[in-house]
Amino acid sequence: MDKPHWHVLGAGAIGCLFAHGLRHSGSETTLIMRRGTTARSLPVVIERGTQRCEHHLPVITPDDTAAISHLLITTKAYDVHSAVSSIARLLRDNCVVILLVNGLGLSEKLREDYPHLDIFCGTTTEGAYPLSEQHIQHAGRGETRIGRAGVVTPPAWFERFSRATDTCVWDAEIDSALWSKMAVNCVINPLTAVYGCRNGELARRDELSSQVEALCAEVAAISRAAGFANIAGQLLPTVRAVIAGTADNRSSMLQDIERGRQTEIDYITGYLLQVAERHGIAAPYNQSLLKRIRHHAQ
Ligand code: KPL
Repeated sequence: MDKPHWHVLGAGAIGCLFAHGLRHSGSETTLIMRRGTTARSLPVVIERGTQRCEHHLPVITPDDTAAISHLLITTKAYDVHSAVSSIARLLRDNCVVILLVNGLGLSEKLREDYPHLDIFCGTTTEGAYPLSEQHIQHAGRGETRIGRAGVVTPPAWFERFSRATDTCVWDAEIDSALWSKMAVNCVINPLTAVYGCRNGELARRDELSSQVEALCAEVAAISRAAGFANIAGQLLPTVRAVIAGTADNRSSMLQDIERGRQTEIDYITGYLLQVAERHGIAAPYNQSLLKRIRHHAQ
């Protein structure tokens, strides 16, 4: 199929950004909204600097009868399983699924539960936040990496998909990219959430920057044991560069806590700690942050 029809599950900032980008670059694109949504189409608006671009996208809900052949998942990590199970009967055999979600551990479970799906993973550094429902500020252009471990040649659908954003590359070593993102998030997200600060303060305040170093050392030891020695060796400079590059951001975990929402801590620090346990590595600092964030989020 040279012109796939993409369905996007998860109409948050990143979901809307990609849905809009897919439509803008000529792919048929449909939003999957919650049960009870009555609109049959919704305007998706992207603001970039002084530019504003709007596309009306068709909408379906899990109660519809569409046959989905290409699915992009951009929900929160903790919503993936319930969201996918709500539309499972609409998914064709060999449906291409891209999981563009924070954290790790979700694709393994999806593959187990839905062996008939063709599942790929992705990670993005695009900066976007909602101004209101389906009205998104595209704050910073980033890079998106899509792949599946060991798949060197991108599948035919990728070329068109990649037109959705400025920089979207195929990554045959996507597991490293996902681990690296998770490792960075293990440091920045819980610290900013616990101290209620923007990312940049982690570098500016001495007591926080020494916590960044201590946490990096623990995450690096676990990364090394998990087979990601390169990431481990570069973790502290990588984290410092992300802090500098996103200094004005409020991390997604801080935003979740501020809005009283569930956080993705179980798929970030929680996942790291499962790996640490498998390798018999003590990780007291991460343990204590996991507890504090779970406590905050109650
Ligand atoms: O990914 C992020 C997040 O907030 O989840 C970082 C890189 C920390 C940027 O804020």
